[in-house]
Amino acid sequence: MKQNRGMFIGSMEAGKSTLAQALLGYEPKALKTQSLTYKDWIVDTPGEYTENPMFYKNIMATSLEVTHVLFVQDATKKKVFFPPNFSTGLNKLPIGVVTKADHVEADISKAVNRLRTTIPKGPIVITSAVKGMGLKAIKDLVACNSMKEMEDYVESQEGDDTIFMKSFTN
Ligand SMILES: Nc1nc2c(ncn2[C@@H]2O[C@H](COP(=O)(O)OP(=O)(O)OP(=O)(O)O)[C@@H](O)[C@H]2O)c(=O)[nH]1
Ligand SMILES: [Mg+2]
Repeated sequence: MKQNRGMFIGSMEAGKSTLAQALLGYEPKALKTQSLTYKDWIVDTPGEYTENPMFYKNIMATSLEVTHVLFVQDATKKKVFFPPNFSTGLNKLPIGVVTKADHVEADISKAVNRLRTTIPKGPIVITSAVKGMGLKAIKDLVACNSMKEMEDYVESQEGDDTIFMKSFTN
């Protein structure tokens, strides 16, 4: 996936940077992201970019530099921060990511439903940076070059850590 790159967006403290570090094989250190951060194939954004609509234009502009946008939803948080169908407005391959699956307060099915409102079509990966869960699926999906490839990938997987949604059904 040499030229493929992913931008991580999601609310403050959602676990974007911790996941990015786990994907790149670094020891995670929790530090608030202050600005756009480029590391290897990952573009990490501050949670403010997602929480404050004033920054949507920055998300739009930065998405032009990547092949995939990863929509990060904290499994322990009730709120959806993305506008409905946000992924459709960004013309890049979307990947939904649920973080903190290991957490005692995680509600994974709720988090998946929240991502459904953001991503009408695309894969969702359940992750835990703490346990290393879902990391391979994210890397494999970022290596895909089309929605169809991502769909075929998810269908080839066993287990329920990766889910593919064809359409907005609920
Ligand atoms: N239990 C658990 N906690 C996690 C996990 N990933 C991140 N956290 C915790 O969540 C908090 C926020 O993590 P960050 O990775 O800094 O979140 P962020 O989305 O980058 O936040 P901003 O940079 O503010 O936008 C930290 O205290 C992490 O330790 C996880 O997989 N499991
Ligand atoms: Mg961060």
